[in-house]
Amino acid sequence: MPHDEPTRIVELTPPGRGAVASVLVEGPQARELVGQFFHSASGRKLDEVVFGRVLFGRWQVVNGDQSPGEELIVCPTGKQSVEVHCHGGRAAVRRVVDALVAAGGKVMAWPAWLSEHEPAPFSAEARLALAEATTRRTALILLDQFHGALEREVRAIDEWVATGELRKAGQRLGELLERAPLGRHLTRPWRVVLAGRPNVGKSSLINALLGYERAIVTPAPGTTRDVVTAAAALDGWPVELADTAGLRAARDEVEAAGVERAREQVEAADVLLLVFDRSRPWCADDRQLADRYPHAIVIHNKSDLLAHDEGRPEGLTVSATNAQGIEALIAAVVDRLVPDVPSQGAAVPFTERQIERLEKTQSAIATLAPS
Ligand SMILES: Nc1nc2c(ncn2[C@@H]2O[C@H](COP(=O)(O)OP(=O)(O)O)[C@@H](O)[C@H]2O)c(=O)[nH]1
Ligand SMILES: [Mg+2]
Repeated sequence: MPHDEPTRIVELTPPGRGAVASVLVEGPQARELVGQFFHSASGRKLDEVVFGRVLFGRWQVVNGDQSPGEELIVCPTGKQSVEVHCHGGRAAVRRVVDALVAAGGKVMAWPAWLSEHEPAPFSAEARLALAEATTRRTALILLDQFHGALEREVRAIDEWVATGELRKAGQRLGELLERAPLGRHLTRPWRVVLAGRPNVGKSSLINALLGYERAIVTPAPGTTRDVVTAAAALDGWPVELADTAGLRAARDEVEAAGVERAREQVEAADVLLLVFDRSRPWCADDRQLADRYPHAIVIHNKSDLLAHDEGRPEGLTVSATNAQGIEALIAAVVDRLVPDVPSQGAAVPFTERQIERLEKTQSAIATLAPS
């Protein structure tokens, strides 16, 4: 036996509802072991990639297996360590771990592994946050932080502060903090609220956005009495779509409570979608609503019907019924939520504590080196 040190298999993400699960394979034979099952899409071998770079590919348990195998990501993180990032479901993790164990790997519990390794605090926080990520896109950004992106950036900023290069430090800190709104949503969805008068098609639009029937659609004019929410991913970003009761004068107390809740939702929205019915003439009530929420994305729905466009302000023209304009709507919402998508490997602060700490440093720098 050339190596008798066992290869250790550590599940880094605690079993949860994460989109991605990470399995660490560690030991002198780590690459060899993973290479028995992993086939990269590009045909590149694990030995050919630089540490920290990811390889996309498939996991095939039996040689010559006819099935295409599980899609996953593998990342060599050191000479003796490889990370396998697979779908977060238990079955996918089991298939990876079982194969590695059958080939001679030894499972080690992550708390035991952690106490041996004591990773950098941001890394540890990223590992916890990963369990909360619900989309692959957000999980990949957290993986970058797990691999030290934030740690390195904060250390560089601290060094500039220490050497008196405050302006440089302040600028980099500013850039980092611009990503804080995104960071906050890596573990928690953005709130996208639909508001508008009854019967304009809010519930139908939510269905169109979800791609399947979910919100309750009622043909008679009336209000959804409660705020109905649905979890969705728009272009890979997690959002919670909230369908509000129609914003209008309520007819009874129950409805009044619904309208009040709708107002609260509207105030708390990350993005507000104001929905209007393009098949009906633009009226004073519509005007009032549009004036009241000037930052909202204006949507003129029911483009499949005869249009009443007189006096109608600019906005996105859509049809919840035939899905016309829905792609453009999703693009507009995503553009509001994540105006600047960070490049791969970029540092992103992702907890309130981190953001607070960075903001404190920023105000200290602003005091010391006013621009
Ligand atoms: N032709 C047409 N009808 C629509 C469209 N969107 C919604 N509707 C209809 O308008 C009515 C009210 O829709 P609903 O989604 O319940 O409106 P809400 O009260 O704003 O939630 C229903 O009969 C829908 O089928 C659309 O784009 N085109
Ligand atoms: Mg409705």
